[in-house]
Amino acid sequence: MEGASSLLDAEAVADLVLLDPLTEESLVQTLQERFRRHDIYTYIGNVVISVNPYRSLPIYTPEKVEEYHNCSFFAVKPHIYAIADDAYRSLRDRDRDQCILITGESGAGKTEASKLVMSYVAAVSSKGEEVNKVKEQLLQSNPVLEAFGNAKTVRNDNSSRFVSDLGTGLAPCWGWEHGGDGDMGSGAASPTGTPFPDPAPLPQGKYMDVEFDFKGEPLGGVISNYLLEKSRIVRHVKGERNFHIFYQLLAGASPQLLRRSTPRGVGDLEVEEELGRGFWLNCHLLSPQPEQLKLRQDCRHYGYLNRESSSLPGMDDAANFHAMQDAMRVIGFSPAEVTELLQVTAVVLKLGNVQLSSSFQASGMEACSITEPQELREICELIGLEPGTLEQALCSRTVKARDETVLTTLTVPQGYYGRDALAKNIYSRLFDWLVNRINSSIQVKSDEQRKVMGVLDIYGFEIFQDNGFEQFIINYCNEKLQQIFILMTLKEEQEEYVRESTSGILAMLDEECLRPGVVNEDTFLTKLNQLLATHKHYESKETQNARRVTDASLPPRCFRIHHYAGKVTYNVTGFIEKNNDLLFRDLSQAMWAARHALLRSLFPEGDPQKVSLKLPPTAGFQFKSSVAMLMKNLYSKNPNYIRCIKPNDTKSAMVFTPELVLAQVRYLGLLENVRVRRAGYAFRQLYGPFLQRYKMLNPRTWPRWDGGDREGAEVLLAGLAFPAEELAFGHTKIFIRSPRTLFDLERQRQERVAQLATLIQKMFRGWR
Ligand code: AOV
Ligand code: MG
Repeated sequence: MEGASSLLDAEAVADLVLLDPLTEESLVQTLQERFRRHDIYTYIGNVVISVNPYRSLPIYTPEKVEEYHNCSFFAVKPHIYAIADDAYRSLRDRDRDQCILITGESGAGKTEASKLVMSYVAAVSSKGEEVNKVKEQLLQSNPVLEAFGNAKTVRNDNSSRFVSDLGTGLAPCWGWEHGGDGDMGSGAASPTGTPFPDPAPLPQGKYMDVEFDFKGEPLGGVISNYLLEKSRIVRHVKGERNFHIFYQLLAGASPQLLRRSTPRGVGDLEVEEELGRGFWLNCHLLSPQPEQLKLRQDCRHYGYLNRESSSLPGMDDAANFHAMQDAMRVIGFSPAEVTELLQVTAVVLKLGNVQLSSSFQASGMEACSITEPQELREICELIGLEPGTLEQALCSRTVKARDETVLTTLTVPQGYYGRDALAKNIYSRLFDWLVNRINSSIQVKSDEQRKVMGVLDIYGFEIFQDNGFEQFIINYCNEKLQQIFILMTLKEEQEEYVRESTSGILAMLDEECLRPGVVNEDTFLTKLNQLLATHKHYESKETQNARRVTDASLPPRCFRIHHYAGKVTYNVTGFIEKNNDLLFRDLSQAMWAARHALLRSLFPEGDPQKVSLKLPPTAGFQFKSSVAMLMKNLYSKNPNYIRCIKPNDTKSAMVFTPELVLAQVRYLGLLENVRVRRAGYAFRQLYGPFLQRYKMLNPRTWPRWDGGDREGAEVLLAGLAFPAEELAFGHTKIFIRSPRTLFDLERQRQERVAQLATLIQKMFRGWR
């Protein structure tokens, strides 16, 4: 253990590339020792590892910003500001679009890291009035998205619960009824009492492009569309909460806004102030008297909210509600828009209180009906709809049989399934609307040339005891990200690393979901087993038998994938249901019939004129397209990595549990990362920009080089006498091994630029 102890005696290395000996143990020990000294950041080359301190450290002050601003990356202590600065400077000076990829498990600090990057860039870019407005709007998108998209989970009190749906353009039409054949999937009442399984809670992630002009001043940005963790709207496990906004609204809105008990006239001014004038206009159009959100202040009244513990220590829902409203104002929401948004939010909450029970029809058949009509009536007043229309859509459905349409009644479990599907669809589409609305404020209006910095905050690789559709999707995405990581960090000529099996499985799942006839997970699994029988990263009972694998046999209904980060066994139960994500057409038609402008705009497919027989995209398909877009987007940019680590499971300040960290070090592939770094080159750049930047260092390439970029770079470097092992010439890029050589190049360039400037001055004087 000599190596390890000398490691602790000596200064714990700031860059793990220098770690000796390099083992998992020494790596974790170094992180622990640094963490103990409050050095939560550590490098692997230019990859930053960040260990969540769970307490505020004095390292994000304006003085710190100044310290890192224009510093040399390797000359100062590791910090997230250093990577932000490096990325920002290469964007501004080297004209290279950047992306910051932030990964790690829930609670590891990804969202905080993304905010630190954004605020750093905002702080160091220029401070003109116009620019400041843009920055303010970009930064204020956070509290709004967090109110509607974050929730308390067991692992994180402020967990981001959305996944990027990166501009596939599919968002408005998902959740359509399949074909209209009257079958709603394989689900039956689940033991928990909720009638049907929920659609997939997809992994969370957020991607935002910030766009800059040629001087490096922010012009605006684009936030990707999100798919929300919809299941949370109707159900969450004990100890968690629904989305923050519901609690914020009940805690922060005035009694008048929630439920106006006084007749119109008293206190109007106040309410009008709070809601904005549009509210009245809007309401009067809807129905005679819906002058409030018709909500009660008490969370316990609402079936969709956590009835035991609504408030969280350290989180002031009321204050956050006001901050969220301020943020909306800064972004440019009109008071009327805010009102409409809150009305639709209230409708979701109230839907959860619509109770159904069974009654017997004349035919003797059991059918569902609404037991307590008050809530239904209020919902309809809020959205401007005949209560009868909503009641019918909730309790029955139209089935097309040849040329006839027949109204069939639903059972109570089917009724609840429909009610919950409606609540989930309203809320998730509202969230999409919110993102689009923010984008319309922050998007760049001019069409000048832009440089882009993308910030990705996304979930890391997951292996649980039981792995289902959600884990499959998460790991699929991570597999793709790893692929990018390998492609971009290793030599370009690296062996193809692609493990295409995961894409293939999603495609097969879609085929199964769309196939007429009896579809279930067993037929899906059989098909996988046939088609992937010889795939080297796929295992099933059959392949195990065929390959005479003797060790771990698979449990029933499972298959196994060999991911880059390890083998994961997936259970196919729920794959079909979660991939399908259905909403009865009767419900979307009812929503479209409402007079509430925002609500009805969320259900364009409810227009009876536009009934389409086209099948809706499945959850898996949407996700796959999103990931493909994301990869394309990232691949065009220069990557910067922030790997977040959660040091303990109790959200405790400054506690470091080595076993927990070790598991993450493995999933994140950090050891491999260090090895690659050591073997690889510190710096790589396309020949063209490289030649442009340094051509003045050699009279043969300056002021002009007429040949190809690669030859130019070779000629240029031949004149500078660097050791041969410092340089490698790839197909399209130059590789430089050590930062020292790069600094040397930069220094020479600066000297040359200064010389040239003096020369030019002299020339000018000569002319005068
Ligand atoms: P996540 O984004 O990675 O989880 P967050 O960024 O929300 O995690 O961090 C969780 C909590 O850890 C925050 O609310 C802070 O209290 C604390 N924290 C994180 N980073 C820091 C830091 N640099 N300094 C001090 N405290 C920090 V999730 O969205 O759950 O995957 O779904
Ligand atoms: Mg987060």
